[in-house]
Amino acid sequence: ISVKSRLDNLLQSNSSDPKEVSPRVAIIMGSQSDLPVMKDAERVLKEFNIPCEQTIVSAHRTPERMYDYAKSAKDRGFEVIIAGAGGAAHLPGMVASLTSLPVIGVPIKTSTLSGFDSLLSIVQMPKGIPVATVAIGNAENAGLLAVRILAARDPELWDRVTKYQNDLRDMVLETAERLED
Ligand code: RP5
Repeated sequence: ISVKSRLDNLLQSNSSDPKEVSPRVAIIMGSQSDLPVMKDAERVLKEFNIPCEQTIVSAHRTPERMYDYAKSAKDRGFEVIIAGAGGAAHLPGMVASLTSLPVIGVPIKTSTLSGFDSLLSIVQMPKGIPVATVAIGNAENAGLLAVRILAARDPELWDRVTKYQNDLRDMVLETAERLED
């Protein structure tokens, strides 16, 4: 299976059609090799019916594209950017330096340093340019954090996030009760 068809397969379920609804969250990543991890962010956003756009923007291989993407993100209607990258993971920080939108960084696990390199590259931002960094490979939490940011001013979404959290609590309590029986 070629790289192109693998990418096509991964992108097949790609988020909302921007022609139909304007995406509120951008999910970007440094490489197509990040897609299997970053799909989790897209899945969460879909579960909460939040339109998103998913694409590849490399800080190192396509720096001009990264600049244009970050600079136009606000005007395009995005409210949050989720950025995943591995190794010398400069994408989230550079994007955060080019826009004032909130940026959530996802450190991608690497084969050589297990993702510690990605984590440190993303989390160690200088004062003034924040990136909200999730755990290595935890794109699901990046999606949830984006949902929470949007929910602060969206009562209907707020109710759904609260229900999600209550369901998690109930699951734990039910399991605990079963263990105690
Ligand atoms: C980073 O380099 C990407 O985010 C990816 O995690 C890593 C490796 O990229 P590939 O060599 O697999 O394209 O820029």
